[in-house]
This record gives sequence, C-alpha cells and structure tokens, in this order.
Amino acid sequence: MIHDDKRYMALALTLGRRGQGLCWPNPAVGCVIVKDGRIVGRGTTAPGGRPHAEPQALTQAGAAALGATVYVTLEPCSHYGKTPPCAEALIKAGVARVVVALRDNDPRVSGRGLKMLEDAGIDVTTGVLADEAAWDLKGFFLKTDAGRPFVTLKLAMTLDGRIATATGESKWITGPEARRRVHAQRANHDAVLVGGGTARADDPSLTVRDMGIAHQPVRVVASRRLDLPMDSVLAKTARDVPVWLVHGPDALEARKTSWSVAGATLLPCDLNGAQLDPGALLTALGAQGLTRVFCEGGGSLAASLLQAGLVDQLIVFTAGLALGAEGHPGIGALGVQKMAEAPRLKLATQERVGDDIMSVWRRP
Ligand code: AOF
Ligand code: ZN
Repeated sequence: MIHDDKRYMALALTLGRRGQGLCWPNPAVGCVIVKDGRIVGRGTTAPGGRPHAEPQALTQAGAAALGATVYVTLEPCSHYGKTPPCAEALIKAGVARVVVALRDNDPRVSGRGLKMLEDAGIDVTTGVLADEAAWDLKGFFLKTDAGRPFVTLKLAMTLDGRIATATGESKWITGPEARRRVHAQRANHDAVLVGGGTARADDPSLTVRDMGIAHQPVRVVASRRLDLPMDSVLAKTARDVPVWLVHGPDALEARKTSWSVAGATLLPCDLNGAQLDPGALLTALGAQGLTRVFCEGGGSLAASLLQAGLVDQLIVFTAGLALGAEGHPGIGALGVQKMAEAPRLKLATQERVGDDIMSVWRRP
C-alpha cells in the first residue's frame, strides 16, 4: 500500500512537472486517480493556472471516481475562485481516499481543503513524497511565503569559468546539445532573466526555439539606466513575446517612453549601492506572479544574486576550452575575503551533454 502510494504520487509529480513554466501565478499540480489498481484519470494544472489538476482528472475518470483513490501533489483547494473548490468536486464525485504530498500554503487554503475532505468522511493521507513535491513546487511556495520566485542561475562557461573573450566574443562556448538543453530548461520556467550588459553585448532573443513548444517564457532584462538599444531583437519583438524591464529610479526617461511604446512592461526597482537590489528585483517579479525564473547572466547579475543567497539552483555547463584571465568571468566580483563568506552550493547531479558537462547545484 505504502509502496503503491509512492508509485502513484511519483506519477502525479511527473504530471505536475509538465505544467512548469505554464501555470503561473498558480502552482503546476499533478493528479492521478486510481480505481481497483487501474489509473482512471490524470490531470495537470492547465496553462494559465485553470482549470486545476483535480477536476480534469475527475472528468477523465467519470463514474469510476466513485470509491477511487486520488493522488494529488498539493492539497486540493477549498476556496471559491473563478472555479468551485477542488475539495468539493472530489467530495461530490464520491472518492474514498485522497493522498496528498503537501499542504497548500496559500492563506485561502492552508489546511482547509484537507479538513473539508476529512469532514466528508474521506480517508486523507498527507506527506507522501513531500520532499520531492516541495522541490517541484518551491517557486509557488517561495512566491507565497517570501514574495519572490524560485531562481535558477544558468552559466555556460569555459574550464576556467569564462563566458566571453576579452573582446566580447561568446559564440559558442558550449556545443549544440548543451544549447538545446538550455532551451528545454527555459521552457520549464515562467521567465528568462538577463542583465543589461548581456542584453547589449549579445542582442539575445531569449525565446525557446526548435523544441516543438509554442509557449514562451516572459523575457526580463534588469537594467538600472535602461540604456538598451531600441533596434535590438527584444525591442522589435516585444509585442510578440512579453518583455519586462526592471529599472532603477534613475532610468533614462526617454528610454522608458520608447520601451513602453515598443510594448515592454516597465517595473521600477530600488538600488543597492550602484546596482539594482537583487532582492527588490525578485520581489518585483514575484509581485507580477512569477514563480520560476531562469537567469542566464551576465557576470554582475550572477554575482549579485549569488552574493545575496538568492540562487536556489545553479546549472553550470562546462566546455573544454580556456580563455584565460583576460576573458570575462561568468561570476563577477563577490567581495569574498574569507572562505566562510563564499556562497556555497551542494552538488545535485552531474551529466555529460554532448562534449560538455552539465552540473546542477542546489542551495543547501
Ligand atoms: C488545486 N489544484 O491544480 C492548483 C491549485 O486563482 P485560483 O482560484 O485558480 O486558485 C489558485 C490557488 O489554487 C493557488 O494559489 C493554489 O493555492 C491553488 N492551486 N489547487 O487544488 C491545482 N493549481
Ligand atoms: Zn483547486
């Protein structure tokens, strides 16, 4: 029984992950309905966050939901939003048992969904694969509790940690397999974020390409002064895929106007010294509903996020070439004097991708 619970919950987690990058501001929840050892319904929170996972799985299950066991990665909701509560839908369908990985921390729910189910006489089990679910849903939990999204920092670097030559050349350090993997990683985040220096140097499009994926993450540039060229790819395509610009109090007024006219969304942010404050930057993104942000540098933004302890996951692609001390570092100055001050992460996985190595590190 316990073994089966874990097995079905693992499937629900897989279904939930399919919604990552698509459901914000809502969590990407997965749901599996099992009757007499057969899976009769599956659901993932729909793009945009509604319908929720459970009603979709219930629709699939139909009459088979009566007396069934439901596996859901997050506590079923109890509030009347645009749709009636999922807990109520489960009760109406006559399910016998609900297995939940995690309690919802949304103040509108937080235990009320579980109580509704229990009060209706449904057998409720919680905490199955809770650690896995906490990791998958971390962006939603952080947004709700700390007001900021989950942050993945991705760096594609040489053996000696460089991201460009002294003259600024950066194409290409990693191979096509690694670059393709990055597109898949962009797709399971709500937004892609770069600093103004990178936007100026690379003129990036920051879109997901050649993956058979229609949905695009929001494109965010953090630029204190907003000195970003209006003939850039981002400016020209701001009406096709959203562009959000996080800027300081002293941003150029003329640029603010031009970018607004081009279709970008402007988000003001406080400074910390000469730079945008990384905490305030993420709070501004959390306030817009983002739960998962994929930061692709450059060196200064990477350093300021790391220094502030705001990198939840670091993905490093290491390529087999060296550019020497004159190259641009992937991580800028951190002000570290003592070993104890250095940001330290824990290795989660390591894998060969084409001719490069991908290592994934997590905040302990
Ligand atoms: C569920 N199943 O699949 C999801 C849930 O704005 P609403 O009405 O859509 O509600 C959003 C809240 O519902 C969200 O903050 C979270 O608490 C919960 N998300 N709940 O039962 C789901 N995505
Ligand atoms: Zn719901």
